[in-house]
Amino acid sequence: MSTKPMNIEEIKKELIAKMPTKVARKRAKAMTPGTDLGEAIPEIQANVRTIPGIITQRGCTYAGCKGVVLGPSRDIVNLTHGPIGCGFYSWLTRRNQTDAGPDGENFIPYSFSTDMTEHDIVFGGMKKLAAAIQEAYDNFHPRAISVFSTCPVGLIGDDIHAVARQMQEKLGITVFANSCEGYKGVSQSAGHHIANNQIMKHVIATDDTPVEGKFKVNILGEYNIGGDAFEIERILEKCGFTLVATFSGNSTVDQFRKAHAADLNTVMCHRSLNYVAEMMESKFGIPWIKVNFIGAEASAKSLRRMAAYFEDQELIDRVEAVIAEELATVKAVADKVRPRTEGKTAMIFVGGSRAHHYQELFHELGMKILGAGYEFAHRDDYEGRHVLPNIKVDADSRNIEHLEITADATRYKPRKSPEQLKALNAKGLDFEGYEGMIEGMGKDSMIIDDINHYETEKLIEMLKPDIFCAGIKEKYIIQKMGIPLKQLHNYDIGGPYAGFVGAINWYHDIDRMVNTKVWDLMKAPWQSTGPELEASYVAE
Ligand code: CFM
Repeated sequence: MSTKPMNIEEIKKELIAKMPTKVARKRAKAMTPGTDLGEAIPEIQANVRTIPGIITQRGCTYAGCKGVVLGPSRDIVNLTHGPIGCGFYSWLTRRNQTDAGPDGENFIPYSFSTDMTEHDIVFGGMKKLAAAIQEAYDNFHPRAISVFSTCPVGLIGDDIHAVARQMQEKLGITVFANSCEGYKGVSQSAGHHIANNQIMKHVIATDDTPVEGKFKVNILGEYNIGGDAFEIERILEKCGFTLVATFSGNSTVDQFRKAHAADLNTVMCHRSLNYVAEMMESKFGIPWIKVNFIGAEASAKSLRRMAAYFEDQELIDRVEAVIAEELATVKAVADKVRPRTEGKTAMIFVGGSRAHHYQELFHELGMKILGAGYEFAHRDDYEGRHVLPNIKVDADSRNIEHLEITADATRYKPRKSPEQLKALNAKGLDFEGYEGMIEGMGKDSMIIDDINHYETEKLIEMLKPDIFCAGIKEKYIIQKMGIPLKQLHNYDIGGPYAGFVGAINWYHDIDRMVNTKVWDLMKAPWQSTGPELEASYVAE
Protein backbone atom coordinates (compact mmCIF):
# COMPACT_ATOMS: atom_id res chain seq x y z
CA MET A 1 0.00 0.00 0.00
CA SER A 2 1.25 3.44 -0.73
CA THR A 3 0.64 6.83 0.78
CA LYS A 4 -2.82 8.12 -0.03
CA PRO A 5 -3.38 11.84 -0.53
CA MET A 6 -4.97 13.02 2.68
CA ASN A 7 -7.00 15.99 3.59
CA ILE A 8 -6.87 16.18 7.33
CA GLU A 9 -10.03 18.25 7.69
CA GLU A 10 -12.03 15.74 5.66
CA ILE A 11 -10.67 12.87 7.71
CA LYS A 12 -11.56 14.68 10.89
CA LYS A 13 -15.12 15.29 9.66
CA GLU A 14 -15.50 11.66 8.77
CA LEU A 15 -14.19 10.49 12.14
CA ILE A 16 -16.75 12.46 14.10
CA ALA A 17 -19.64 12.36 11.59
CA LYS A 18 -21.59 9.65 13.36
CA MET A 19 -21.03 10.87 16.92
CA PRO A 20 -23.70 12.73 18.94
CA THR A 21 -23.14 16.50 18.65
CA LYS A 22 -21.68 17.00 22.14
CA VAL A 23 -19.33 14.06 21.81
CA ALA A 24 -18.28 15.13 18.31
CA ARG A 25 -17.48 18.63 19.55
CA LYS A 26 -15.31 17.26 22.33
CA ARG A 27 -13.51 14.71 20.17
CA ALA A 28 -12.80 17.30 17.48
CA LYS A 29 -10.69 19.24 19.99
CA ALA A 30 -8.45 16.18 20.43
CA MET A 31 -7.59 16.06 16.72
CA THR A 32 -5.16 18.26 14.83
CA PRO A 33 -2.84 18.09 11.85
CA GLY A 34 0.90 18.14 12.52
CA THR A 35 2.96 21.15 11.53
CA ASP A 36 5.92 21.75 9.31
CA LEU A 37 9.05 22.92 11.13
CA GLY A 38 8.89 26.50 12.31
CA GLU A 39 5.12 26.83 11.97
CA ALA A 40 2.80 27.87 14.78
CA ILE A 41 1.78 24.88 16.87
CA PRO A 42 -1.96 24.31 17.24
CA GLU A 43 -3.53 23.61 20.61
CA ILE A 44 -4.77 20.11 21.29
CA GLN A 45 -7.07 18.84 24.01
CA ALA A 46 -5.26 16.35 26.25
CA ASN A 47 -5.33 14.90 29.77
CA VAL A 48 -9.08 15.24 30.12
CA ARG A 49 -11.61 12.58 31.03
CA THR A 50 -12.52 9.99 28.43
CA ILE A 51 -16.17 10.23 27.44
CA PRO A 52 -18.05 7.46 29.25
CA GLY A 53 -19.01 4.60 26.97
CA ILE A 54 -16.13 5.16 24.58
CA ILE A 55 -13.65 2.31 24.31
CA THR A 56 -10.38 4.03 25.16
CA GLN A 57 -6.85 2.62 25.07
CA ARG A 58 -6.08 4.14 28.47
CA GLY A 59 -5.14 2.42 31.70
CA CYS A 60 -5.75 3.42 35.31
CA THR A 61 -3.88 5.41 37.94
CA TYR A 62 -2.77 2.26 39.76
CA ALA A 63 -1.27 1.01 36.46
CA GLY A 64 0.77 4.20 36.09
CA CYS A 65 2.04 4.11 39.67
CA LYS A 66 2.66 0.43 40.35
CA GLY A 67 2.89 -1.02 36.87
CA VAL A 68 4.88 1.74 35.22
CA VAL A 69 7.05 3.75 37.57
CA LEU A 70 7.81 1.61 40.62
CA GLY A 71 7.14 -1.90 39.33
CA PRO A 72 10.39 -2.26 37.36
CA SER A 73 12.60 -1.76 40.46
CA ARG A 74 13.99 -5.19 41.20
CA ASP A 75 14.65 -5.20 44.94
CA ILE A 76 11.62 -3.33 46.23
CA VAL A 77 8.70 -5.57 47.18
CA ASN A 78 5.86 -3.83 45.35
CA LEU A 79 2.74 -4.88 47.19
CA THR A 80 -0.73 -4.34 45.75
CA HIS A 81 -3.35 -3.70 48.41
CA GLY A 82 -6.57 -4.83 46.79
CA PRO A 83 -8.51 -7.67 45.24
CA ILE A 84 -6.30 -10.15 43.41
CA GLY A 85 -7.18 -9.06 39.86
CA CYS A 86 -5.16 -5.82 39.99
CA GLY A 87 -2.01 -7.59 41.12
CA PHE A 88 -2.53 -10.44 38.68
CA TYR A 89 -3.04 -8.30 35.58
CA SER A 90 -0.04 -6.11 36.34
CA TRP A 91 2.17 -9.16 36.74
CA LEU A 92 4.95 -9.36 34.10
CA THR A 93 2.77 -8.23 31.18
CA ARG A 94 4.89 -5.16 30.49
CA ARG A 95 8.05 -7.21 29.90
CA ASN A 96 10.25 -4.89 31.98
CA GLN A 97 13.38 -6.96 32.38
CA THR A 98 15.97 -7.20 35.13
CA ASP A 99 19.41 -8.48 35.82
CA ALA A 100 19.38 -9.93 39.33
CA GLY A 101 22.87 -8.51 39.86
CA PRO A 102 25.57 -9.79 42.19
CA ASP A 103 23.23 -9.80 45.21
CA GLY A 104 20.66 -11.93 43.38
CA GLU A 105 17.80 -9.78 44.67
CA ASN A 106 15.06 -9.81 42.08
CA PHE A 107 11.37 -9.71 42.98
CA ILE A 108 10.14 -8.97 39.47
CA PRO A 109 8.92 -12.54 38.84
CA TYR A 110 6.60 -12.32 41.86
CA SER A 111 3.20 -10.72 42.19
CA PHE A 112 2.57 -9.46 45.72
CA SER A 113 -1.01 -8.77 46.72
CA THR A 114 -3.05 -8.60 49.92
CA ASP A 115 -5.84 -10.46 48.07
CA MET A 116 -8.68 -8.45 49.61
CA THR A 117 -12.01 -10.17 49.80
CA GLU A 118 -15.54 -9.04 50.68
CA HIS A 119 -14.77 -9.46 54.37
CA ASP A 120 -11.91 -6.93 54.16
CA ILE A 121 -14.03 -4.51 52.14
CA VAL A 122 -16.70 -4.58 54.84
CA PHE A 123 -14.48 -4.60 57.95
CA GLY A 124 -11.39 -2.81 56.62
CA GLY A 125 -8.14 -4.11 55.20
CA MET A 126 -5.49 -2.43 57.34
CA LYS A 127 -4.75 -5.45 59.52
CA LYS A 128 -4.46 -7.62 56.46
CA LEU A 129 -2.08 -5.11 54.90
CA ALA A 130 0.15 -5.05 58.01
CA ALA A 131 0.19 -8.86 58.02
CA ALA A 132 1.09 -8.96 54.32
CA ILE A 133 3.99 -6.54 54.84
CA GLN A 134 5.20 -8.70 57.73
CA GLU A 135 4.89 -11.86 55.61
CA ALA A 136 6.80 -10.30 52.71
CA TYR A 137 9.49 -9.21 55.14
CA ASP A 138 9.77 -12.61 56.81
CA ASN A 139 10.05 -14.42 53.49
CA PHE A 140 12.28 -12.08 51.51
CA HIS A 141 13.96 -9.57 53.84
CA PRO A 142 13.78 -6.85 51.18
CA ARG A 143 15.48 -3.48 51.48
CA ALA A 144 12.20 -1.69 50.86
CA ILE A 145 8.49 -2.36 50.55
CA SER A 146 6.12 -0.16 48.62
CA VAL A 147 2.34 -0.41 48.92
CA PHE A 148 -0.17 0.48 46.20
CA SER A 149 -3.84 1.03 46.81
CA THR A 150 -6.49 -0.07 44.35
CA CYS A 151 -10.01 1.37 43.87
CA PRO A 152 -11.81 -0.36 46.78
CA VAL A 153 -9.10 0.70 49.23
CA GLY A 154 -9.79 4.33 48.43
CA LEU A 155 -13.52 3.79 48.71
CA ILE A 156 -13.41 2.20 52.16
CA GLY A 157 -10.70 4.56 53.40
CA ASP A 158 -7.93 2.24 54.63
CA ASP A 159 -5.07 4.45 55.90
CA ILE A 160 -2.27 2.74 54.02
CA HIS A 161 0.22 5.46 54.96
CA ALA A 162 -0.32 4.87 58.67
CA VAL A 163 0.23 1.14 58.20
CA ALA A 164 3.39 1.83 56.18
CA ARG A 165 4.74 4.13 58.92
CA GLN A 166 4.04 1.57 61.64
CA MET A 167 5.67 -1.24 59.70
CA GLN A 168 8.68 0.89 58.79
CA GLU A 169 9.23 1.53 62.48
CA LYS A 170 8.72 -2.11 63.38
CA LEU A 171 10.89 -3.61 60.62
CA GLY A 172 13.57 -0.93 60.30
CA ILE A 173 13.43 -0.86 56.50
CA THR A 174 11.89 1.68 54.12
CA VAL A 175 8.14 1.12 53.83
CA PHE A 176 6.06 3.66 51.95
CA ALA A 177 2.63 3.76 50.41
CA ASN A 178 1.02 5.20 47.29
CA SER A 179 -2.60 6.35 47.24
CA CYS A 180 -2.97 5.45 43.59
CA GLU A 181 -6.53 4.16 43.42
CA GLY A 182 -7.35 3.39 39.80
CA TYR A 183 -10.07 6.05 39.59
CA LYS A 184 -7.94 8.81 41.11
CA GLY A 185 -7.00 10.51 37.85
CA VAL A 186 -8.17 10.52 34.26
CA SER A 187 -5.55 7.93 33.25
CA GLN A 188 -2.31 6.26 34.31
CA SER A 189 -0.65 9.68 34.07
CA ALA A 190 -1.91 10.54 37.56
CA GLY A 191 -0.21 7.40 38.85
CA HIS A 192 3.12 8.53 37.44
CA HIS A 193 2.86 11.78 39.37
CA ILE A 194 1.94 9.98 42.62
CA ALA A 195 4.89 7.58 42.26
CA ASN A 196 7.25 10.49 41.51
CA ASN A 197 6.12 12.24 44.69
CA GLN A 198 6.55 9.19 46.89
CA ILE A 199 10.00 8.28 45.51
CA MET A 200 11.05 11.86 46.11
CA LYS A 201 9.68 11.92 49.67
CA HIS A 202 10.80 8.50 50.84
CA VAL A 203 13.77 7.28 48.81
CA ILE A 204 15.82 9.77 46.81
CA ALA A 205 18.76 11.22 48.80
CA THR A 206 18.46 8.86 51.73
CA ASP A 207 22.07 7.72 51.27
CA ASP A 208 24.92 10.23 50.95
CA THR A 209 27.67 7.69 50.29
CA PRO A 210 29.78 9.23 47.52
CA VAL A 211 29.50 7.66 44.07
CA GLU A 212 32.74 7.19 42.12
CA GLY A 213 32.84 8.37 38.51
CA LYS A 214 33.68 11.38 36.45
CA PHE A 215 30.59 11.86 34.32
CA LYS A 216 27.69 10.87 36.51
CA VAL A 217 24.20 10.73 35.07
CA ASN A 218 20.74 9.40 35.86
CA ILE A 219 18.26 8.19 33.31
CA LEU A 220 14.70 9.17 34.10
CA GLY A 221 11.79 7.42 32.44
CA GLU A 222 13.44 4.31 31.01
CA TYR A 223 11.81 1.03 32.05
CA ASN A 224 13.85 -1.67 30.36
CA ILE A 225 11.01 -3.00 28.25
CA GLY A 226 12.38 -5.85 26.16
CA GLY A 227 15.88 -5.05 27.47
CA ASP A 228 16.10 -1.41 26.28
CA ALA A 229 17.92 -0.30 29.43
CA PHE A 230 20.53 -3.05 29.00
CA GLU A 231 21.44 -1.59 25.61
CA ILE A 232 21.52 1.96 26.94
CA GLU A 233 23.69 0.82 29.86
CA ARG A 234 26.08 -0.81 27.37
CA ILE A 235 26.39 2.37 25.33
CA LEU A 236 26.84 4.68 28.32
CA GLU A 237 29.56 2.47 29.74
CA LYS A 238 31.35 2.31 26.41
CA CYS A 239 31.27 6.11 26.22
CA GLY A 240 32.60 6.53 29.76
CA PHE A 241 29.50 7.84 31.56
CA THR A 242 28.73 6.59 35.04
CA LEU A 243 25.09 5.65 35.41
CA VAL A 244 24.06 6.39 38.99
CA ALA A 245 20.38 5.45 38.78
CA THR A 246 17.75 4.56 36.24
CA PHE A 247 14.16 5.35 37.08
CA SER A 248 13.32 2.58 37.02
CA GLY A 249 14.31 -0.11 34.53
CA ASN A 250 16.72 -2.65 36.00
CA SER A 251 17.10 -0.49 39.08
CA THR A 252 17.67 -1.00 42.78
CA VAL A 253 16.51 1.02 45.75
CA ASP A 254 20.14 1.80 46.59
CA GLN A 255 20.51 3.50 43.22
CA PHE A 256 17.46 5.65 43.96
CA ARG A 257 18.88 6.56 47.36
CA LYS A 258 22.08 7.88 45.79
CA ALA A 259 20.53 9.44 42.69
CA HIS A 260 21.31 12.95 43.98
CA ALA A 261 25.00 12.19 43.39
CA ALA A 262 24.52 12.53 39.62
CA ASP A 263 25.55 15.72 37.86
CA LEU A 264 23.05 15.48 35.03
CA ASN A 265 19.54 14.07 34.76
CA THR A 266 18.63 12.79 31.33
CA VAL A 267 14.93 12.41 30.70
CA MET A 268 13.91 9.67 28.33
CA CYS A 269 10.14 9.47 28.97
CA HIS A 270 9.15 13.01 29.77
CA ARG A 271 5.56 12.17 30.64
CA SER A 272 6.20 9.69 33.40
CA LEU A 273 9.23 11.18 35.17
CA ASN A 274 9.33 14.92 34.46
CA TYR A 275 8.20 15.60 38.03
CA VAL A 276 11.28 13.97 39.60
CA ALA A 277 13.50 15.79 37.10
CA GLU A 278 12.06 19.14 38.15
CA MET A 279 12.09 18.34 41.85
CA MET A 280 15.74 17.20 41.74
CA GLU A 281 16.68 20.41 39.97
CA SER A 282 15.01 22.52 42.67
CA LYS A 283 16.23 20.43 45.59
CA PHE A 284 19.77 19.49 44.55
CA GLY A 285 20.65 21.78 41.63
CA ILE A 286 20.93 19.00 39.05
CA PRO A 287 19.99 20.23 35.57
CA TRP A 288 18.04 18.01 33.22
CA ILE A 289 17.91 17.56 29.49
CA LYS A 290 15.53 15.56 27.32
CA VAL A 291 17.12 12.63 25.52
CA ASN A 292 15.84 9.95 23.18
CA PHE A 293 17.55 6.61 22.72
CA ILE A 294 14.91 5.34 20.30
CA GLY A 295 16.50 5.60 16.86
CA ALA A 296 20.17 5.35 15.95
CA GLU A 297 20.45 9.00 14.94
CA ALA A 298 18.47 10.12 17.97
CA SER A 299 20.76 8.05 20.22
CA ALA A 300 23.84 9.65 18.67
CA LYS A 301 22.33 13.10 19.15
CA SER A 302 21.51 12.38 22.77
CA LEU A 303 25.03 11.12 23.51
CA ARG A 304 26.53 14.24 21.91
CA ARG A 305 24.35 16.48 24.05
CA MET A 306 25.30 14.59 27.19
CA ALA A 307 28.99 14.86 26.35
CA ALA A 308 28.67 18.55 25.53
CA TYR A 309 27.22 19.15 28.98
CA PHE A 310 30.34 17.88 30.74
CA GLU A 311 32.62 20.05 28.56
CA ASP A 312 35.41 17.47 28.60
CA GLN A 313 37.29 16.97 25.34
CA GLU A 314 38.34 13.42 26.15
CA LEU A 315 34.71 12.44 26.74
CA ILE A 316 33.54 14.25 23.61
CA ASP A 317 36.15 12.40 21.52
CA ARG A 318 35.28 9.06 23.01
CA VAL A 319 31.57 9.59 22.40
CA GLU A 320 32.31 10.50 18.77
CA ALA A 321 34.39 7.33 18.35
CA VAL A 322 31.61 5.17 19.81
CA ILE A 323 29.00 6.82 17.58
CA ALA A 324 31.15 6.33 14.46
CA GLU A 325 31.74 2.67 15.23
CA GLU A 326 28.13 1.88 16.14
CA LEU A 327 26.54 3.86 13.32
CA ALA A 328 28.68 2.06 10.73
CA THR A 329 27.14 -1.27 11.77
CA VAL A 330 23.64 0.21 11.93
CA LYS A 331 23.95 1.83 8.52
CA ALA A 332 25.02 -1.40 6.84
CA VAL A 333 21.77 -3.03 7.99
CA ALA A 334 19.62 0.03 7.22
CA ASP A 335 20.98 0.13 3.65
CA LYS A 336 19.91 -3.46 3.10
CA VAL A 337 16.45 -3.10 4.63
CA ARG A 338 15.48 0.36 3.44
CA PRO A 339 14.73 -0.51 -0.22
CA ARG A 340 12.01 -2.83 1.08
CA THR A 341 10.49 -0.38 3.56
CA GLU A 342 10.94 2.97 1.80
CA GLY A 343 7.62 4.72 1.20
CA LYS A 344 5.60 2.41 3.42
CA THR A 345 3.29 3.98 5.97
CA ALA A 346 2.68 3.64 9.70
CA MET A 347 0.42 4.84 12.48
CA ILE A 348 1.44 5.00 16.14
CA PHE A 349 -1.14 5.38 18.88
CA VAL A 350 0.39 4.55 22.23
CA GLY A 351 1.22 5.84 25.68
CA GLY A 352 2.69 9.19 26.53
CA SER A 353 6.06 9.26 24.79
CA ARG A 354 6.65 6.39 22.38
CA ALA A 355 4.19 7.65 19.78
CA HIS A 356 6.71 10.46 19.37
CA HIS A 357 10.00 8.62 19.94
CA TYR A 358 9.30 5.77 17.53
CA GLN A 359 8.75 8.15 14.63
CA GLU A 360 12.56 8.38 14.49
CA LEU A 361 12.95 4.66 13.86
CA PHE A 362 10.33 4.68 11.11
CA HIS A 363 12.00 7.64 9.42
CA GLU A 364 15.28 5.72 9.41
CA LEU A 365 13.48 3.09 7.32
CA GLY A 366 12.12 5.75 4.95
CA MET A 367 8.60 5.23 6.22
CA LYS A 368 5.93 7.87 6.61
CA ILE A 369 3.80 8.44 9.72
CA LEU A 370 0.19 8.99 8.65
CA GLY A 371 -1.18 9.36 12.13
CA ALA A 372 -0.02 9.40 15.72
CA GLY A 373 -1.25 10.18 19.17
CA TYR A 374 -0.80 9.54 22.85
CA GLU A 375 -3.20 7.82 25.17
CA PHE A 376 -2.70 10.00 28.20
CA ALA A 377 0.02 12.58 27.59
CA HIS A 378 -0.51 16.24 28.44
CA ARG A 379 -0.50 19.23 26.14
CA ASP A 380 3.22 19.84 26.75
CA ASP A 381 4.05 16.41 25.32
CA TYR A 382 2.24 17.46 22.14
CA GLU A 383 2.90 21.17 21.90
CA GLY A 384 6.18 21.51 23.79
CA ARG A 385 6.99 22.53 27.35
CA HIS A 386 6.65 26.23 26.57
CA VAL A 387 2.84 25.80 26.89
CA LEU A 388 3.09 24.73 30.54
CA PRO A 389 2.08 28.13 31.96
CA ASN A 390 -1.02 28.12 29.73
CA ILE A 391 -2.32 24.73 30.76
CA LYS A 392 -5.50 25.01 32.78
CA VAL A 393 -5.28 23.04 36.02
CA ASP A 394 -8.63 21.33 36.30
CA ALA A 395 -10.16 19.51 39.28
CA ASP A 396 -8.84 16.16 38.10
CA SER A 397 -5.23 17.40 38.09
CA ARG A 398 -5.70 19.23 41.36
CA ASN A 399 -6.68 15.91 42.84
CA ILE A 400 -3.02 14.86 42.62
CA GLU A 401 -0.69 16.31 45.22
CA HIS A 402 1.84 18.81 43.95
CA LEU A 403 4.94 18.88 46.17
CA GLU A 404 6.43 22.27 46.88
CA ILE A 405 10.16 21.59 46.72
CA THR A 406 12.83 23.99 47.92
CA ALA A 407 16.61 23.78 47.92
CA ASP A 408 17.99 21.16 50.31
CA ALA A 409 19.82 22.83 53.20
CA THR A 410 22.97 20.72 52.84
CA ARG A 411 22.73 18.94 49.50
CA TYR A 412 21.80 21.76 47.12
CA LYS A 413 24.77 22.32 44.85
CA PRO A 414 24.18 23.95 41.45
CA ARG A 415 26.20 21.87 38.97
CA LYS A 416 26.66 24.78 36.60
CA SER A 417 26.63 28.53 37.10
CA PRO A 418 23.92 30.57 35.33
CA GLU A 419 26.62 31.78 32.89
CA GLN A 420 27.72 28.23 32.11
CA LEU A 421 24.12 27.16 31.56
CA LYS A 422 23.60 30.09 29.23
CA ALA A 423 26.73 29.27 27.25
CA LEU A 424 25.69 25.62 26.95
CA ASN A 425 22.23 26.71 25.96
CA ALA A 426 23.71 28.71 23.11
CA LYS A 427 25.40 25.49 21.98
CA GLY A 428 22.00 23.83 21.67
CA LEU A 429 21.51 22.31 25.11
CA ASP A 430 17.94 23.28 25.89
CA PHE A 431 17.73 22.58 29.60
CA GLU A 432 14.28 21.63 30.84
CA GLY A 433 13.14 21.65 27.23
CA TYR A 434 10.98 19.30 25.23
CA GLU A 435 9.57 20.28 21.87
CA GLY A 436 6.73 17.71 21.84
CA MET A 437 5.19 15.64 19.08
CA ILE A 438 3.35 18.08 16.84
CA GLU A 439 6.30 20.16 15.70
CA GLY A 440 7.67 18.91 12.41
CA MET A 441 5.27 15.99 11.94
CA GLY A 442 4.00 17.62 8.78
CA LYS A 443 0.65 19.07 7.76
CA ASP A 444 -0.43 15.86 6.10
CA SER A 445 -0.33 13.80 9.29
CA MET A 446 -3.19 13.34 11.70
CA ILE A 447 -2.67 13.70 15.44
CA ILE A 448 -5.35 12.33 17.77
CA ASP A 449 -5.29 12.28 21.56
CA ASP A 450 -6.87 9.38 23.47
CA ILE A 451 -7.99 7.69 20.27
CA ASN A 452 -10.80 5.18 20.70
CA HIS A 453 -11.58 1.94 18.92
CA TYR A 454 -14.21 3.47 16.68
CA GLU A 455 -11.86 6.20 15.45
CA THR A 456 -9.07 3.64 15.00
CA GLU A 457 -11.20 1.49 12.72
CA LYS A 458 -12.38 4.50 10.72
CA LEU A 459 -8.84 5.78 10.34
CA ILE A 460 -7.61 2.41 9.10
CA GLU A 461 -10.50 2.12 6.64
CA MET A 462 -9.66 5.53 5.21
CA LEU A 463 -5.87 5.42 5.16
CA LYS A 464 -4.86 1.75 5.22
CA PRO A 465 -1.42 2.04 6.78
CA ASP A 466 1.14 -0.71 6.20
CA ILE A 467 1.61 -1.14 9.95
CA PHE A 468 -0.14 0.05 13.10
CA CYS A 469 1.57 0.40 16.47
CA ALA A 470 -0.48 0.14 19.66
CA GLY A 471 -1.08 -2.45 22.38
CA ILE A 472 -2.68 -5.78 23.12
CA LYS A 473 -6.19 -4.32 23.40
CA GLU A 474 -5.99 -3.17 19.79
CA LYS A 475 -3.81 -5.90 18.31
CA TYR A 476 -6.28 -8.52 17.11
CA ILE A 477 -9.01 -6.11 16.06
CA ILE A 478 -6.56 -4.36 13.78
CA GLN A 479 -4.98 -7.56 12.50
CA LYS A 480 -8.45 -8.83 11.57
CA MET A 481 -8.61 -5.79 9.29
CA GLY A 482 -5.51 -7.12 7.51
CA ILE A 483 -3.02 -4.67 9.02
CA PRO A 484 -0.05 -5.95 11.04
CA LEU A 485 0.13 -4.54 14.55
CA LYS A 486 3.37 -4.03 16.43
CA GLN A 487 2.89 -3.74 20.17
CA LEU A 488 4.84 -0.76 21.41
CA HIS A 489 4.11 -1.30 25.09
CA ASN A 490 5.68 -4.72 25.57
CA TYR A 491 7.24 -5.11 22.06
CA ASP A 492 5.40 -8.44 21.55
CA ILE A 493 8.30 -10.85 22.00
CA GLY A 494 10.87 -8.45 20.51
CA GLY A 495 13.38 -5.86 21.59
CA PRO A 496 15.48 -4.23 22.69
CA TYR A 497 14.69 -1.39 20.29
CA ALA A 498 16.69 1.32 22.06
CA GLY A 499 20.18 2.43 21.10
CA PHE A 500 22.17 1.07 18.18
CA VAL A 501 21.59 -2.67 18.63
CA GLY A 502 17.92 -1.84 19.18
CA ALA A 503 17.69 0.06 15.89
CA ILE A 504 19.00 -2.99 14.03
CA ASN A 505 16.46 -5.24 15.76
CA TRP A 506 13.71 -2.81 14.82
CA TYR A 507 14.70 -2.62 11.14
CA HIS A 508 14.57 -6.42 10.85
CA ASP A 509 11.28 -6.78 12.72
CA ILE A 510 9.48 -4.05 10.80
CA ASP A 511 10.86 -5.31 7.48
CA ARG A 512 9.36 -8.73 8.22
CA MET A 513 6.04 -7.29 9.36
CA VAL A 514 5.38 -4.92 6.46
CA ASN A 515 6.61 -7.27 3.77
CA THR A 516 4.99 -10.55 4.71
CA LYS A 517 2.26 -11.67 2.32
CA VAL A 518 0.16 -13.18 5.07
CA TRP A 519 -2.07 -10.12 5.53
CA ASP A 520 -3.14 -10.17 1.87
CA LEU A 521 -3.97 -13.86 2.03
CA MET A 522 -5.97 -13.59 5.22
CA LYS A 523 -9.70 -13.05 5.22
CA ALA A 524 -11.69 -11.94 8.21
CA PRO A 525 -14.26 -14.53 9.30
CA TRP A 526 -17.15 -12.53 7.82
CA GLN A 527 -15.39 -12.34 4.43
CA SER A 528 -15.14 -16.10 4.14
CA THR A 529 -16.82 -17.75 1.13
CA GLY A 530 -16.27 -21.26 2.43
CA PRO A 531 -18.73 -23.48 4.26
CA GLU A 532 -20.33 -21.77 7.18
CA LEU A 533 -21.58 -23.17 10.46
CA GLU A 534 -25.02 -21.95 11.37
CA ALA A 535 -26.89 -22.29 14.59
CA SER A 536 -30.07 -21.12 16.17
CA TYR A 537 -31.24 -20.65 19.73
CA VAL A 538 -32.95 -23.70 21.20
CA ALA A 539 -35.54 -21.46 22.78
CA GLU A 540 -36.65 -19.97 19.46
FE1 CFM B 1 6.61 6.62 29.30
FE2 CFM B 1 6.74 4.14 29.10
FE3 CFM B 1 5.38 5.64 27.44
FE4 CFM B 1 4.54 5.44 29.98
FE5 CFM B 1 3.07 3.27 29.48
FE6 CFM B 1 5.25 1.93 28.62
FE7 CFM B 1 3.90 3.49 26.98
MO1 CFM B 1 2.86 1.26 27.86
S1 CFM B 1 6.34 5.20 30.91
S2 CFM B 1 4.61 7.12 28.70
S3 CFM B 1 2.75 4.70 31.03
S4 CFM B 1 7.43 5.45 27.63
S5 CFM B 1 3.73 1.31 29.96
S6 CFM B 1 7.36 2.08 29.11
S7 CFM B 1 4.74 1.60 26.63
S8 CFM B 1 1.92 3.32 27.74
S9 CFM B 1 4.50 5.17 25.60
